[in-house]
Parts: sequence; structure tokens; C-alpha cells
Amino acid sequence: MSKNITKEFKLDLYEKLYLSRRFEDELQGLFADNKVVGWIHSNKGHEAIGVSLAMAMNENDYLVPHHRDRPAFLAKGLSAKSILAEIMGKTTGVCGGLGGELHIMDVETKIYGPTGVLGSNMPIALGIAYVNKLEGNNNVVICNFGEGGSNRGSFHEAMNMAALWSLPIVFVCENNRFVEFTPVHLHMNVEDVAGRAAGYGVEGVITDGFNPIESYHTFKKAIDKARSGEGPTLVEAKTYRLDGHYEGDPMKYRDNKEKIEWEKRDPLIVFRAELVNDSGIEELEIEAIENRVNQHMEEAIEFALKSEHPKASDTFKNVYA
Ligand SMILES: Cc1ncc(C[n+]2csc(CCOP(=O)(O)OP(=O)(O)O)c2C)c(N)n1
Repeated sequence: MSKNITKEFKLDLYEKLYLSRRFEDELQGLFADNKVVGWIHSNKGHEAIGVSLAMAMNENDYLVPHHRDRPAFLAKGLSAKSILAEIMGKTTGVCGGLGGELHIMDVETKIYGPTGVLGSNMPIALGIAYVNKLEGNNNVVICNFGEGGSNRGSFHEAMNMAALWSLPIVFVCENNRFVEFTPVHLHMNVEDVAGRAAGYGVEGVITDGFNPIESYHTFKKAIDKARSGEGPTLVEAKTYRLDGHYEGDPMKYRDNKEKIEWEKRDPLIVFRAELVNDSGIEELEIEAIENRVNQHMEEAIEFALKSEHPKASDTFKNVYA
């Protein structure tokens, strides 16, 4: 059963959404100041998916994410400090600064991935789900990917085996309508990734990835189903990538009118307005949350900036093969 959506729940959700957005704003600023090692891929437009998903999970559930899942990392309890320091290549980062943006891994919060190879997280998620089933430990695995990732062979293999073995796994496709610089209709002949689930005898559902409450209910239902032994679900969360593929992408391939229409539905604006207009929450209460998050981000930035880069002699630390 889904949790009741209380005022506290909504405020907690908003705090996590706001933290996710502020994190991206600050990260983009640090990138512009040349403080970041490597590329970054903005999550703007994915916040409602990541946050509602993490809130629908149990603490011991596993997240095997893709490259736009920082909102889920933050909402699952990985600190802004340790993510930021990692992306800036500092020793205080969650992987000691050696993983960078694309390899955020944390055993404590059960975040396993992502990797730089699209779709390579799917067999990993499948393996963890298989172990969970053998151990009978009741933990569910969430495997995230984009609609581009769903075109890979690993998607077919993972869906097939997960269905066959009725594994405790939920596949989450974050369909943001672009694969790098290519709009969705130029790389797929179907409108809905969820429809692909039927080919494996799996339930496929669509949720509005700009609506955090609807997404929360959808994810919770799929996770509860997996936990109760009824097998996998493919959830397609429809969203829109509000920024470029990576920072610095001039986005010449996209229709600006379309972008403006989606921006009007931005959950950071719409959900916030709903809190005030429909849930009777005081503007001051929301501002207090925002101030707290802003302060938290300032501390995270200071922490990451002051932290050290790894030494050259640390290059092969924790390297086993
Ligand atoms: C196997 C593989 N092919 C190509 C790439 C290059 N690449 C990195 S991100 C990306 C776009 C992925 O699109 P999607 O899966 O829809 O996720 P999104 O970036 O839109 O969130 C591509 C093609 C890669 N990393 N791995």
C-alpha cells in the first residue's frame, strides 16, 4: 500500500526536489569556473522521477542508475558533499575522486553504478536481483536507463531473464525525448518504451515524470509488486531534458517552442505552486526549506573546494583488474 500523502511528505519531497535542482545549478557554475574534472550531464527535468523513486524505495533496496540520477542519489541519502567532491575529483568524494560523475558507487546507500557504457547497468541490476531472490532477503532492485538505453541488446536480455525468473526488479526508463543530439522519433519507431514490456510478458506502465506524486504512486506499486514476489515491471517515466546532453551543448537540434512549453510544466514551479495553492502550505514554510537547502549547498561547495585531489601514487588504489 502507498503511504498517505501527508503535508510532511509533500514538504520532504519538495525539499529533495529543490536540493536536486540547486545541486545542478551550483554544479553548472563550478563547471563554468573550471573546477570540475571531465564532463557533466545535467539532470534538470529528471528531479521528480529520481526523488519520487527514492522515496518509494526501502532503505535496503538497490539502485543501479544511469547518468542522470543524481536526484535519486541525493534522495536516497548520499550526501551532496560526497557527490560534489567526487565530481570535482577530490579525495573526499564518494569514490575517493577516482570515479567522477559517471561512476558514483556507494555500498552503504546501495547505489551501484552508473557506468559510461549505456545499458551496461542492466545485467548488473539483474545479477543483484537474482542474488536477492536466492537469499530471500526481500530487497528490490531498481534499474534506471534512458529511452536510448532501451535500444541496447542488454535491455532485451535483462527483461527476458527478469521475467523468466520473476525477479524482484523494477526497470525505470526515464524517457527525456533525446539521445544526445537526436530526438526520440529519429531513433525509435515506437512512441512508448513501456509497450516493449509486452514482448517479455512483463507489465509496462507509463507515468508522468513531471508529476512527483503520480510518479511516487506508480513506483511504489511496482516496487511493492516486486517485493511480494510478483516479478518485474517496466515503468516509463515521460519527461523532458531541460538542458543539453552535456554542459556546453549548443542544442541547435531542438525546437525552442517545445522547450518553452515543457518549462511551463517544470515541477520545481508547478509542484511548489500546488503546495501553496492546494495544500494550504505557507509561503514562509517553503522559503525556510529553500534557505536551509541553500545553506547546505554552500557548505557542500566549501567542503569540496577545500578538499584535496588524489596523489598520482593513488592511481591504482582499489584497482583489482
Ligand atoms: C554503448 C554506448 N553507446 C553510446 C554512448 C554515448 N552516449 C552517452 S549518453 C548517450 C545518450 C543516451 O540517451 P538515453 O539513454 O536516452 O539517456 P539520456 O542521456 O537521454 O538521459 C549516448 C549515445 C555510450 N555511452 N555507450
